[in-house]
Amino acid sequence: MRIVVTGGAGFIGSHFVRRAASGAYTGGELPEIVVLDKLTYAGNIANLDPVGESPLLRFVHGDICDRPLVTDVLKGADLVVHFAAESHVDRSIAGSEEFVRTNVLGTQTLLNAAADGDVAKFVHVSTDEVYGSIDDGSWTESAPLEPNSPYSASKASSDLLARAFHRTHGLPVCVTRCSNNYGPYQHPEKVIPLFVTNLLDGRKVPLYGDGANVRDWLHVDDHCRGIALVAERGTPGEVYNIGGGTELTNIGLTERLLEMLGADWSMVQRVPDRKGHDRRYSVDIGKISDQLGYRPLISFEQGLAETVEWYVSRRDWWAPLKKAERSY
Ligand code: NAD
Ligand code: TDX
Repeated sequence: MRIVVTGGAGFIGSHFVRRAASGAYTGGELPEIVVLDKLTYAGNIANLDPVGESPLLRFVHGDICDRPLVTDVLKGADLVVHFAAESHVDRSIAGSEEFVRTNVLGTQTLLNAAADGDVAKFVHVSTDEVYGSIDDGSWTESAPLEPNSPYSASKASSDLLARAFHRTHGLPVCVTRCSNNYGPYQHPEKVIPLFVTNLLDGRKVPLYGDGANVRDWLHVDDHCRGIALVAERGTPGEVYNIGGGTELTNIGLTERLLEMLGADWSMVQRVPDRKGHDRRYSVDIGKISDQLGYRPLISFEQGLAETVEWYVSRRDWWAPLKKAERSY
């Protein structure tokens, strides 16, 4: 079996590759894996070190917008799992061009090559942010797409392209829409690693606005297991929400992190709110649970404690990333 993983040197993609390389998603059989990654500021080849010696892993340094390269890499693949994206909302507010180029044009390039290259299954990894913001209740997969940031608008555009390639060309593509991930190897621009590493450095943490925004937290291992289920048994053309079931305000999250790192509220700096800041995300995971038997397995308490421990022990991994970008 040959699996192509785009964005496999990023946070979630590299977790998927490390697990897939051990046969976790193929019943113990070891698949051939090709990682296609541009190694932007968010990509880190060291994320693949734990499986770097595997003879079945090949790394291709390249851009998903490069049509000839993508055509060559995807041809005849049994599975494409598409993680590559510009993924940080704040960066999309500062400038949206790269988001449209990679997330929209890059996805279109991949879908085209997959349709032409007889790819057996394609999983497009998307986000709950495409639905917008919801005050009460949860979104099912049929909720309208009402994205509010340039990031989520670019992801929604790519979801619609995936749908169109299924309807028009019969491409066997599924879309997954997932809530906020956390875990090891997450770039320190995102809130959990940012707050943990700031506190480890004795620096304050910047809490946006009133801190009452709600996010649903999902461990990256549970997310990747959900993606693998969709890859194996998801119906082509369908969308599957993946959620963690742990909704927390940013104040609630900050309180937990302060306590775990032995700090208090004097280490919190209130800063102006993010522009267009979505108030709450919440996905209904009834479909993937009922149809594919999915449920998250890692409790937030256990997952967060292990994640904090990982950052405590892996300063060698995150310190250079923070140094490269002084604002973190
Ligand atoms: P990330 O920013 O950590 O990694 C993105 C990876 O894509 C990097 O390795 C980067 O080098 C690569 N990349 C970027 N542009 C590229 C291009 N043009 N060509 C090839 N490679 C390129 O992102 P992540 O947090 O791991 O997210 C992975 C996917 O999951 C994204 O599609 C994101 O929208 C989605 N998602 C993320 C979350 C989350 O909480 N992090 C939640 C839901 C969905
Ligand atoms: O410094 C900060 N202070 C702060 O209060 C940062 C970076 C964030 N926040 C808040 C904003 C959000 O309400 O924390 C919450 C989480 O922020 P991020 O970590 O930036 O994540 P979010 O914007 O929710 O998006 C994430 O989840 C969905 C990922 O980055 C996306 O790629 C994914 O699609």
